[in-house]
Amino acid sequence: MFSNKDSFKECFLKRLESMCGKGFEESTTRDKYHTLGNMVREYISSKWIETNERYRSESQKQVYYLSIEFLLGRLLGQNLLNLQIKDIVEEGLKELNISLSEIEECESDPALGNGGLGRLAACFLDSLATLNLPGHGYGIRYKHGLFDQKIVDGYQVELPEQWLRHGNVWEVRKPDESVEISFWGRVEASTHNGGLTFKHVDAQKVLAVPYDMPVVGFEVSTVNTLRLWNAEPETFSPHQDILSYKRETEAITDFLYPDDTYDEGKILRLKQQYFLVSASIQSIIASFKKERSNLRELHQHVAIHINDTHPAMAVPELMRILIDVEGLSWDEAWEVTSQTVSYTNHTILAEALEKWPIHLFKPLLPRIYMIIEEINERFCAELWAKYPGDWHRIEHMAIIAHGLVKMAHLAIVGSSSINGVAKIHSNILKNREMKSFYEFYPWKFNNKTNGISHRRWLLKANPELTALIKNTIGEEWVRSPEKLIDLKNHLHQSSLIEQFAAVKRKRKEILANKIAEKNGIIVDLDSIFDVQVKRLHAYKRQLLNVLHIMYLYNRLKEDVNYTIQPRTFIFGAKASPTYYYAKKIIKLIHSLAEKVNKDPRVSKVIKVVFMENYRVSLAEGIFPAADVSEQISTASKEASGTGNMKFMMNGALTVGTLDGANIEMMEEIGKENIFTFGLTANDVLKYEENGRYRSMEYYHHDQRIRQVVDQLTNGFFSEDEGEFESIADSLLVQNDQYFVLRDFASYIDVQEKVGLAYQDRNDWYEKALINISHSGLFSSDRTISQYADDIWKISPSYVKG
Ligand code: GPK
Repeated sequence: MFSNKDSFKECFLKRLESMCGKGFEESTTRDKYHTLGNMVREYISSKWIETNERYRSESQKQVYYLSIEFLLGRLLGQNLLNLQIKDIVEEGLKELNISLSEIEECESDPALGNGGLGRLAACFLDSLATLNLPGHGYGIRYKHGLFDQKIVDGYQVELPEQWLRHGNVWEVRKPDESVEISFWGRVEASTHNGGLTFKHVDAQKVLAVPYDMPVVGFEVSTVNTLRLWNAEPETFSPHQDILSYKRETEAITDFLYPDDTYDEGKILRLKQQYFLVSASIQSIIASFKKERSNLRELHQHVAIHINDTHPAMAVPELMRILIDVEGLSWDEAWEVTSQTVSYTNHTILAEALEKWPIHLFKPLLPRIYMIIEEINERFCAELWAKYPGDWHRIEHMAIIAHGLVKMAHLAIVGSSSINGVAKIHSNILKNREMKSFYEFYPWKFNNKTNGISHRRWLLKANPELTALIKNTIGEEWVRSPEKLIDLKNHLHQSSLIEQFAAVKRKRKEILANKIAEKNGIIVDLDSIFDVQVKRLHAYKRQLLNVLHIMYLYNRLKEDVNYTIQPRTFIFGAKASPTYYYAKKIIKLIHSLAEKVNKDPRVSKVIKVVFMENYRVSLAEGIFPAADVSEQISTASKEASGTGNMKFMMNGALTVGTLDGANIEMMEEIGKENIFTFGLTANDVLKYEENGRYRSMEYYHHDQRIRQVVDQLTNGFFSEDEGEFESIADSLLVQNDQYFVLRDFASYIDVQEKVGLAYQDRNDWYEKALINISHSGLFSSDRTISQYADDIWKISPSYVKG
C-alpha cells in the first residue's frame, strides 16, 4: 500500500503493468481508471474488515436500509475525498502526466435509481458511514441502470445503460453468502405437535448472490456495506426447459424500472421486490444467528427500514421466516416484526400507490399472500373492536380489498414508525391521506425532513466554493455543516461577496463550456443561469417554466423597447419511456429552444438549453453554476424535494411554491431570501375538494395566457399543428389538473422580481451567501441523526484507543 506521493506512484506503475499486461506507454485512460480503482478498493479493505469486526465485537444494534433504488453516482472521487488521499493521488498522477479528473470521467455513473428517492438513499448511506453508525444498504444489482437519454430531433430516445460493461471495481462477489428465493408452487399444511405448520412446496428456486460495495465514511475509519443482489439460476436445477428458466431468472435483475412516482404493477416488478426482500431478510437473520440465538430479541439488535412501499413485503417475509423456519408463534413473530420494521412514505400522488392484483400476487407468492391475509384479518378484527359496525372505515383501511393488496396499508400496519419527508408532507399524511391510520396509530407517525450529503454536493461538486468557505470560516463546518451559519458574520465584508461572485462566475464558465461542447450553444456568462433539473412530471410543472419563456419571447418580439436582465434557461430531465405527456414536454422544450436561440434579437437576451442525459455526474456540474433554482411543483404534490437543497447549498436563489421542503427553507432563511409564488397547499386541496377551478376562465381572462396556449396549436412551433395538442388539451379540455394556468400570473410576477433583484449584484450575492449559511440544516447528517435517535435507536460505534 501507499502512504505518500512517491510510494503511490511506485505502486500505481507496478499495478498498472500487472493488471493490464501493458507498459505505461500503451495503457489507456480506462486501464488507469481500473488500476487506480483497484488500489483504492484495496486501501479500503482493511478498514472495511475492521468495521465489521468492530460491529460484531461490540454487538451494536444494526440498521438495514432496504431500497429498490440507490442512485450512487461515481465513487472514485468521493472515495478519494473521504479517505483523505485525494491530494497524494492527484499530485502523484500529475507527476506521471496524468490528470485525475480525466480518469474520473472514465468511471461509469451507477444509476441504480430514478430520481429523488434513489439519490436520498445514496446520501443516507454516506451519512451513516460518516457518523460511524452501523447502517447498511440492501438493494438490487441491476445489470442496466436507468436508461441513457439521447435527443433525436428534439425527441427523447432511450438506450440501455451499461454500467457493468467494463466491470465494477468497487464490488466484491460473495457467492458463499448466496440465498435461495422461492417463487410459484403451493403451500402445504400439516399438523405438528397439535399445531398447523406450513410449507412452500413445488417452488421455482432462484439464487440471490450478494455483491458487496464499501461505503466509506468521511475522514473516519468506518466503512459500511451496500449489498446488491444478483439473480442467478441454480446450478443443479431439475427444470425441463433450462434455457427459459435461465432467461426468466436473469431477467429479475436485468433492468431498473424507469418510472418515477408511478406504479407499474407488472409481475416482473413484483418478482424484483420479493427477490430483494427475501434475500435481504434471510441475510439479516443469518448474520443475527452468527452471534445470537433468541430471535424473540431480534428487534433489540436489528432495525429494518423500508424505503417507500417497494420493500413492504419485508413484513410478511420476516413473519414467514420467524414462524415457518424458526418456529415462533404468530403472536411472538408479530411482536418482533412490527417492532423491527419502520417505513418512509415519499409521495401522496395516487398513481404512485402500489396495489397488487391478487390474481398476480397469490400464485407467485402463495405463502406470503397467506400471511398477508392473516395479518389483514387480525387487523380488521382490531378495527371492528374499535369501530364496531363502521364497515365503511374498515373497508377503506383493509390491507386486502376489492381484489387488491395495498402495500402502503401493509407497511403501516407492520411498522413501528411511519415518516414523511418534510413537515408539510408529514402533516398531509396525518391529516388527509392517512388520516384514518393516524387516528388508529397516532404514535407511529412522525416527520424526518430530507437532507443531502454536503460531501458530494458541496465538497466534491464545488471545490472552489468549498475553498472559499474554508478560507472564510475555517474547517469546522466540514464535519458539522450547521456551522456554515458562521458565514453570516462575514457578510459585511465586500471581499467575501466579490470572491463568491468570482467562484460563481468560474462555475458558470465551466458549465458554459460544457454547453458549448454538447449543445453548440454559446451562453452569456452575465445572464442569469435559471435552472430546472429533475425528473419530468406534470406535477413538477416544467410546463409552467416553458410558458413563462414563451411569454418573454412574445414580449421581446412585440416591444423592441422591452428590456430584461438576460437569462439562460437550463433544463435537464428524463421522462419515463411510456409517459407520453412528459415526452411531449421534452419535445416542446426543444421546439422552444429552436425558436428562441435562432431569433437574432431575442437570443441576445434569452437562451434555452436542454442538457441531455441528466444524471448524478452531470448534476455535479450544474448545481454550482446556477443562479436561480426552479422548484415550482403544484403545492402539496412534491413531498420534499432534495434538488432544492443542493441549489441552496451552492448559492442559487429559489423560485418556488410553498411546497415540500421549500417551506422549511423559507422558514430558515426568511421570506426576503427566497422568491415564493402561487397557490398554497391548502388552496390546492380546497380546489380539489370543491371542484371550483375552471382553467378556461384563466385562459379567457388573461390575454398573456391565451396567447401562449394558442401558440401550442396554431403552427407557431411547427408545421404539424397537432404536435402539442395534447399539452393544450391538458390545460383546457382536462381542466389543468396541476393548476399551471392558475399560477401563471403569480409566476410571471415573481420572475420579474427575480430579474430586478439580480441587477443589485451585491444584494443578490448576499442573499446567495445567506442561503448557503443556512443550508447546514439540510445536511443528510442531521436527517440521519434523527432517524438514528427517534426511529432506529442506534448509536455510533467508535474505534477504541
Ligand atoms: C417519491 F414516491 C416517490 C418515488 O417513487 N420516487 C421519488 O423520487 C421523491 N420520490 C419525491 O417526489 C421527492 O419529493 C422527495 O424529495 C424524494 O422522493 C425523497 O424523499
